[in-house]
Amino acid sequence: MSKPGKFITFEGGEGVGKSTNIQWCAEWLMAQGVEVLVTREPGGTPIAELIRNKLLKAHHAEPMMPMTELLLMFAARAQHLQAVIEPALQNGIWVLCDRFTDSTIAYQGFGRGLELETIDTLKQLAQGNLEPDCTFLLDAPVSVGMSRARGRSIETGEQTDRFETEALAFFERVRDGFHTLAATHSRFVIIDAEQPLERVQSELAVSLEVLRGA
Ligand code: Z5A
Repeated sequence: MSKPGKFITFEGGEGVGKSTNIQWCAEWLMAQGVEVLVTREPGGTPIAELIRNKLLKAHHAEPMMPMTELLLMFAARAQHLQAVIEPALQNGIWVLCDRFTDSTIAYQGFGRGLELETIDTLKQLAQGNLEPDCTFLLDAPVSVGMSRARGRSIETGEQTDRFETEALAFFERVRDGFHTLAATHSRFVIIDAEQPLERVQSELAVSLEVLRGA
């Protein structure tokens, strides 16, 4: 597939600032005259948002099995890629996506313990050779992200989701997963998300500038 638009993903644990900074990056790019689409996973289309609702809903009467969770992540992704991401990229639009397949490797692979080869097989089926041009890993200790996310939930009155009920050890494995991915893929830019927002955003701007010139 030819790919005139850039595909940028934002990854990291909960509460590290993905939603805040994806919006900031979109505004920064639009101010430079770049056409931008902000989207998220799981979700990003009406069908994929329905799947998201099933995946995140905290209190199913029966526990969701890890393989079910994995397949639903990729079902949502297949829909999102074909209906939204690929057409936008073809039209020269920059796609900024809050989480993508690296989250599947970190959460379902490292977190839940599903085999990485199985995930890779599904990844090939759903996305072929499409990879992000750049992945920002917003990295902070799990306790920092959790306390920020809790603070935001209290402010907005939002409900706890199914992932947020996991133990600390799960989120530590997820963070290790992101570190492993970042160490082995050159598209990653690691940003220290414990820094004040202005510092985080000035680092993002440096990378966006490079991508604009690429
Ligand atoms: N998941 C999966 O398992 N497998 C997959 O393949 C995919 C996803 C795609 C989706 O959650 C869940 O799905 C996710 C993984 C799983 N579950 N978990 N955990 P999500 O992406 O919708 O939500 P989240 O990951 O839990 O993110 P979040 O809680 O929405 O957080 P965030 O977007 O990273 O952070 P934020 O809302 O921008 O910031 C949180 C607060 O911190 C807010 O008040 C900010 O103003 C504040 N903040 C942000 N940055 C700073 C700095 N630098 N200083 C001070 N305060 C800050």
